[in-house]
Amino acid sequence: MSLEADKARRCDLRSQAPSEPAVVRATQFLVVVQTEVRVTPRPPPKVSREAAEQFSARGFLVIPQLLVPEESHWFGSDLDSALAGRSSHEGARRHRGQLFAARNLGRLWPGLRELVALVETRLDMHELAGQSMLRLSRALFFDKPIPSGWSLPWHRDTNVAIDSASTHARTFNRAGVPHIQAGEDVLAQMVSVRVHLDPQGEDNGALEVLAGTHRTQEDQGAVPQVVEADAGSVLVFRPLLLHRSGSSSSASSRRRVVHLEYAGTDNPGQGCAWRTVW
Ligand SMILES: O=C(O)CCC(=O)C(=O)O
Repeated sequence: MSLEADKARRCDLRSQAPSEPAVVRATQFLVVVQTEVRVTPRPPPKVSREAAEQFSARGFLVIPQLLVPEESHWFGSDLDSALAGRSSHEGARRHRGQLFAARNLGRLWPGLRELVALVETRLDMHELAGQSMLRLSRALFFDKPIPSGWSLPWHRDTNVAIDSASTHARTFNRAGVPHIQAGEDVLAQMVSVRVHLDPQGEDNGALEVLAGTHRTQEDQGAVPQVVEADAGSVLVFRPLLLHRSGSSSSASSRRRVVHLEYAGTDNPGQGCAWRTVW
């Protein structure tokens, strides 16, 4: 299936498989002092060969407990406050007054720096992905508020943010930021990291994935998996992996996610450079 075809595709596949086993454990803690967070720098826990092999074969991996509960709570509250007064021009998206997504997160939320530092300290993405160069290229926020009807069909993530000075022929604007649809060579080198600030389950619209589809245009035989995960866990995945998410029927749990994209190439396409998140 081509990338173009993916965008328009609608599937009705139901989840059947359980979530991923725990393979990597975080061993460090962040000290939360009222409005200040301090990361204790330590070398990241070693990524096991099994974890790297799973990530390579399936295109995704869940890492439990990267944040301790106090940290998820602190980052969630800080993020809520930072986004509360933000407009659609700045990148905040609302439906009937409820915020459900935000772009340009690095500009809207100062706390993102601490969160990124923490993730990069605790997760050795280079080892996991087998890539020496990875740089943060985009930061987004997604929520499924209570109630929330939004859902997304199966797709691959193909849009990337680029520098404003770009001379690329085919750019389009998203909340004031130029984007392009990147080529498969660029996308195959990217890594996305979703930090779960709330529990993720079938009831509140967790992400679903089709394992192995980052490597092939075919999806026959792949069984959809709901990425069920606790708050404080992280989903690492390749943006070419087919994924979707359903609406939330939960009356009790939001579904906040900080979505970080890391680029693994020098530039995103001809005539353009990667955008700086900050
Ligand atoms: O957070 C979600 O449910 C899906 C987000 C997503 O896949 C996208 O925006 O491309």
